[in-house]
Amino acid sequence: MILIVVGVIMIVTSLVSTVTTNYKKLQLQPTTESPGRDDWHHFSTGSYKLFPTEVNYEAAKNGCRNANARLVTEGIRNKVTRKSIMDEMILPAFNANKLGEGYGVWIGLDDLEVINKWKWIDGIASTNDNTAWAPSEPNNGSERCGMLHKLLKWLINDEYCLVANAYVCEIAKSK
Ligand SMILES: [Ca+2]
Ligand SMILES: [Ca+2]
Repeated sequence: MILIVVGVIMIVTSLVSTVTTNYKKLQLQPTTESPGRDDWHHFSTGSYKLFPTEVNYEAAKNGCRNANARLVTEGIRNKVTRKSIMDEMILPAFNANKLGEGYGVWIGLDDLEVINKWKWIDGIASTNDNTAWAPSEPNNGSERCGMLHKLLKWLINDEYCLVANAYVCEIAKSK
C-alpha cells in the first residue's frame, strides 16, 4: 500500500515538473514586442525612424512615445550618427519628395522649461559643442522647439512649436 502511495506521489511530482518545464519554455519564447522594427535604421548610438507625416512638436513627441521611442537626441548630438540620419534617411526622403511642405524635421530639443535655456529631451543641456545651430539661430524668443531646417543646410533652427514638420524617433542604446 505504502509503495503504491509513494508511486502515485512520484508520478504526480513528475507530471507537475513536466508541466512547469513546458510552461517555462513557453514563457521563454521570443516575444513579438517589436513588430515592424525592421524598417528602423540601426546605427552605433541606437535605432532610428523617420516619420514623414508632418505634425507639431508635441504631436511628434507623442508619436515617438507611441513607438516606444523618443524624439531624436543622441543621434543628432553625435556627428557620425547625424550624418547617417541625414544621408540614409532624411535626404533620400526629401529628394523623393516624401517630406511634404514643412520646413524640415523635429528633433528632441526645446527651451519650453526655461526660455532661452535649451535642453535636449533626454535631460542633456544644450551647448555649442552638442548643438549644431544654423548661423544666427536661435533667433526668436517665440520659437521654442528645435528642428533641422531644409533651407539652412539642415542645421538646427528654433521654430514655432505649433508648426507642422516631419520627425525622427530614436531608440537609444544608452537609455
Ligand atoms: Ca527661441
Ligand atoms: Ca529660428
